[in-house]
Amino acid sequence: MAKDLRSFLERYRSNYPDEVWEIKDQVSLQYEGTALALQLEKKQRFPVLFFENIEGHAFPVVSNLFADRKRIAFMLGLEEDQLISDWHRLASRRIKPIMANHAPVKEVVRLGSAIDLLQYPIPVHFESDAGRYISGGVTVSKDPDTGVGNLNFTRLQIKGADLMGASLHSRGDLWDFQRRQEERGKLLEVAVVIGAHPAVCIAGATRLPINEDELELAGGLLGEPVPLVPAETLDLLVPANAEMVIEGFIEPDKRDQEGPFGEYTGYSTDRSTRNVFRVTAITHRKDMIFHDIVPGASAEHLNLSKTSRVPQEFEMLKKAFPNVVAMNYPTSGTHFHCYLSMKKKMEGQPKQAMMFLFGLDMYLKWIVVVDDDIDVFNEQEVLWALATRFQADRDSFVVPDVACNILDPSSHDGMSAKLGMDATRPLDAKELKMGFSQELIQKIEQKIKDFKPNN
Ligand SMILES: Cc1cc2nc3c(=O)[nH]c(=O)nc-3n(C[C@H](O)[C@H](O)[C@H](O)COP(=O)(O)O)c2cc1C
Ligand SMILES: [Mn+2]
Repeated sequence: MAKDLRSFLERYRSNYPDEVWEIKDQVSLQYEGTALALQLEKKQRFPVLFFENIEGHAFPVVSNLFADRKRIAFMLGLEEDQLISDWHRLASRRIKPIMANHAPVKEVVRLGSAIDLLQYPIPVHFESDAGRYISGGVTVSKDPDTGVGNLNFTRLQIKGADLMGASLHSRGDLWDFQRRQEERGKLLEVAVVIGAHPAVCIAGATRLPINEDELELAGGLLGEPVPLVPAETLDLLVPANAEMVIEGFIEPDKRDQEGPFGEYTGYSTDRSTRNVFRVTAITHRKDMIFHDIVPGASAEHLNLSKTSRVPQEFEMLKKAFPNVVAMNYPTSGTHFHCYLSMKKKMEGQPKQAMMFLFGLDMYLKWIVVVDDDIDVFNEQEVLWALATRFQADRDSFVVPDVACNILDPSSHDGMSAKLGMDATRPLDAKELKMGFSQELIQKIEQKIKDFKPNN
């Protein structure tokens, strides 16, 4: 069976039936899906949300796929604790796509006056958003000079039956292709893929060097080639098993208001490159599922962005400091906070590692380093380490006025202060930390697993 969104959902549902919520009640396309995901997140619940009945629309919407790290690991055939350690092994395997002999994404083909974006269940996510947005669209494009393919995520604002606004503000490869085409007065062909296998989305959210095609990474992550089919109106190949593909082009020398949109900082912003996207075809399955990604400072958006980015940074850090153990960018800190654990070899080394990491990642505003008895994915433990192993005057440093991410509303002139906190114990610490043997912990964990409450 083809590895696509449906086969993934089926496999996941049979493994974790309680983690797929099929919502049969009618929901509004305005805000309700986003609000449900974000309210559940406050309760530390991260199910897949499958909305069967969207007011005024025939097609269902699936959302929140990437909200849970354990689920992302499942998508990649890993355990949660392997997400960082095994990313490199997985991502170094590349499998070239193949041509498909069957293309469900072409069951319906809409061209010319039959193109109507408005009839699809594309939501408005926040009250502050400028309108309906495609948040889960993976763009397919190719380098106009080398022909090397590219996947990327770009938000798309619906502006009319065949018109969208796009923002290429993170200035990745797609932005570079568009810039070069515009210099020649040429349009850039782009296909937007909605509802591919989640591994294709993870590849789309990965930044590879410009001469590498993320579609080959997607194949590697899936363990099999992605089957492709020619687009109807573009010189591009698109995934044959996607739920939907929107074909079109970014116009040169045209700009139009785009946004505001709810960003990953948790604030609404209209920072945008204001590109104009003209649609030339829409193709989809007869019974298509629309895939939405919860935007804003959601666990979904942040986890998806971090799936490749954190292992890429961790790998570089580990080359310089082989004794780092684990790394977490907690959702509470959006992209700005990092918790790092290490087996400290000498005093001062945590500060050295923090300076290295600040140099690697300009988004970072503060880092906490803890010993390896602290689980960096357990925020309670990290804060306990800060409470009992950290003195602000001795164990911290601040570097003012360093380049940062300008979406941080507390930054100024593109700069912010960087705070490093060393919450490791002195190497000669005498105090005894209470705890239990691994053996006892394992025994107790088994008891918890086997416990059947009386009902
Ligand atoms: C869900 C999601 C939405 C994103 N939206 C945008 C966007 O609207 N504009 C943008 O410039 N970058 C956006 N990004 C970041 C880029 O897609 C990401 O950096 C990508 O890997 C760049 O790929 P490329 O360099 O191959 O073009 C988004 C990322 C995710 C995960
Ligand atoms: Mn790329």
